[in-house]
Amino acid sequence: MSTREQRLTEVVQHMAHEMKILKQGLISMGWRPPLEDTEYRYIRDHVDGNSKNSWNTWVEVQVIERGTGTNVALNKTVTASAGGTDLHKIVNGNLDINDYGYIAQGKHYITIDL
Ligand SMILES: [Ca+2]
Repeated sequence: MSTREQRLTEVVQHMAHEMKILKQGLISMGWRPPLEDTEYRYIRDHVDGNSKNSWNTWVEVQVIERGTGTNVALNKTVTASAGGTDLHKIVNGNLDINDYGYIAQGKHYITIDL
């Protein structure tokens, strides 16, 4: 990745972070995002540890389709920005606490290709 591409990626990530903060502020004031029929290509979850330790782990991520209640993330491909062990367990439908996937520690993310 070139320096320019890296900088653009950083700017986009910063803008996404700022939009998230803005949205959270609006929601705290009572605003609710409209429910629209929208198609999504992927889910990306950014993390930096959790409330217990610095590990980036997921037992399960589910994306539930409105109307049908179908988990559209089930058994889809999961990739990581760094590292990645047992990523398939993040979307395998098993909610057991010992059935998890994890990625490198630090600020990273997973992407679930829907
Ligand atoms: Ca699982």
